[in-house]
Amino acid sequence: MDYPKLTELIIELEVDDIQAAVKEALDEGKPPFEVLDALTKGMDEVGRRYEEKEYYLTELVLAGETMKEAFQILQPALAAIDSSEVKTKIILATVKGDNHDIGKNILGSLLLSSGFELHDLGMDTDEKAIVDKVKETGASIIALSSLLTMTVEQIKIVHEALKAAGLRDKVKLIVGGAPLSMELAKKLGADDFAADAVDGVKHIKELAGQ
Ligand code: B12
Repeated sequence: MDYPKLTELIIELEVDDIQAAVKEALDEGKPPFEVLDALTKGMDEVGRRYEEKEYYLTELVLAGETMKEAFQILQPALAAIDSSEVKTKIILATVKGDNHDIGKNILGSLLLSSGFELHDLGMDTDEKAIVDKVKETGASIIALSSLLTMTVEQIKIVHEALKAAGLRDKVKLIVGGAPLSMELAKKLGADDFAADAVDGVKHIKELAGQ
């Protein structure tokens, strides 16, 4: 099902109206995942316009703000969907040099609602912070986001740092973000890739043996 109004509000960067529209959609009983899908479609169009030079950095920033506003309302609805007893520890981060965190945060919310113990290191996270966190928490899964072509190499750096610390065999590394594919992910030393957050949770459950 499409919700063109939500998609349109993201594209038109209607930061002041988006929360009311998301609330209205949820109040009308629209499924949270479909609301998420409509918002994501809007972001895709914003990206396209940026590429075509119809939008500039100011619009990108505003689109990010609008999505964050929407997510404040959507997140509790997503979190209410599912919850389980299993508490696999997972470290989540956007790689060093990359300040995109909307997709990462969506994945994080879905992981929380699926019962994972989440350790979110935020954006622009270097390999040392990740290795230190694995040592501290004993996490068995690392999920990394990279939205920029120039930062995907960071995945390899994390893979090598884990190897050097003797931890690579103890953790599964899954990555996501538009410039990646399964093939590239494997080349960079990751174990797995997923194209979106919903699929990401499915893959992560498999990696966790659930
Ligand atoms: C919003 C945005 C910004 C915002 C980010 C705000 C924020 N807090 O995140 C701001 C304005 C800061 C920004 C800055 C820049 N951006 Co920008 N940005 C975008 C935009 C429009 C949307 C990204 C987004 O949030 N999408 C919505 C979310 C829901 O989708 P997502 O992030 O892809 O995540 C989904 C999947 O990828 C997946 N996923 C993501 N991570 C992970 C991790 C795992 C483990 C798994 C399993 C799945 C997964 O699941 C998510 C949900 O389904 C994209 C265009 C686009 N359509 O992607 C450009 C885009 C990513 N940006 C781009 C660029 C170039 C930049 C800048 C370099 C611009 C500049 N000249 O300064 C800077 C870089 C700053 C930096 N150092 O990071 C390019 C990247 C090109 C490339 N391939 O390298 C894009 C593609 C735009 C374009 N078409 O040119 N940007």
